[in-house]
Amino acid sequence: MITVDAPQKHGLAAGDAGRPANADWTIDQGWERYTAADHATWKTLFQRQAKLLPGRACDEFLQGMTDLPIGADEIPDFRRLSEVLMRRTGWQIVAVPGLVPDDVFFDHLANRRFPAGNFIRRPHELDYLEEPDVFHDVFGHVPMLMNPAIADFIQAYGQGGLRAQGLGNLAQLARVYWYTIEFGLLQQADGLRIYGAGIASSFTETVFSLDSPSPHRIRLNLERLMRTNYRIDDFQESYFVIRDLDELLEFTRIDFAPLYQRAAAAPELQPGDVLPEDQVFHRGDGSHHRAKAHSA
Ligand code: HBI
Ligand code: FE
Repeated sequence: MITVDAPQKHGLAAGDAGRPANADWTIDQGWERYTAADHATWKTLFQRQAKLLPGRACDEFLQGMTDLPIGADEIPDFRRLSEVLMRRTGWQIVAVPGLVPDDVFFDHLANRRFPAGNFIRRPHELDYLEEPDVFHDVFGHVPMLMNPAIADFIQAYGQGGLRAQGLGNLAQLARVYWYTIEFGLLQQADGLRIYGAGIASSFTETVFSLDSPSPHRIRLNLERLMRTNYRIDDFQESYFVIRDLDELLEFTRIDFAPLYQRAAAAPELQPGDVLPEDQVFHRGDGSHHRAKAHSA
């Protein structure tokens, strides 16, 4: 997810001075208030990704997409998504006006409610957004929530988030979410595939993450990941690869506290660093970020 300027808010969002009407920050999706232009933006984004993702997204993502009431023609209604999701993995989608405070976000996830932005980006910022909109949240995240391993992992992240805040290790935990749920790759029999929502909802990063010679692609190691900074303003310099989605399920059974302690005590790693002990699938040449640094 890349950022530039503030997205236009759709519908009834935050109240005065940004205070939400509800303590849990949920709002009505306001589905009836989407305009024809809003649906058209969804359609443009949907059609680009639907064409690109077969052969690039993992099988579980593509299957989730098939099984959900999501199509090109209109922004999905969260109530209909929730009906299908609830039957499959016990999750529901709730509407929020954009980013919500960490503790509010964690509490929703811990209770199997996925907060999704109800607004859609404007047509001139198709590839750039600063807060997660309905395309990122619904197209990117919801297909994966149909998978039982992801469903349990994200709930555990919500529970772990509240605990990590208490321990003072939120930074370490947030890196796990970033490099898995948002920007994760996995090994499929036929090669590396995308499961991260930040990639799957981005036309340009879908191609970059798999096909560019620039980024590193490194086997995920949890403690190493917790030491690694990430960038929010450009493509990732490193992608971390899991064996399969069940590996995430294994993480829900591990006590993160000792990992946090070791990770926080060890030197912080920059996004483009490669360690001698890393298992590297592809060593990136860094060309993308080097070119950007020179042109800046
Ligand atoms: N709020 N709506 C929304 N979506 C997110 O992905 C999100 C958030 N609030 C906090 C947050 N993410 C992260 O900073 C936490 O995962 C740490
Ligand atoms: Fe996201």
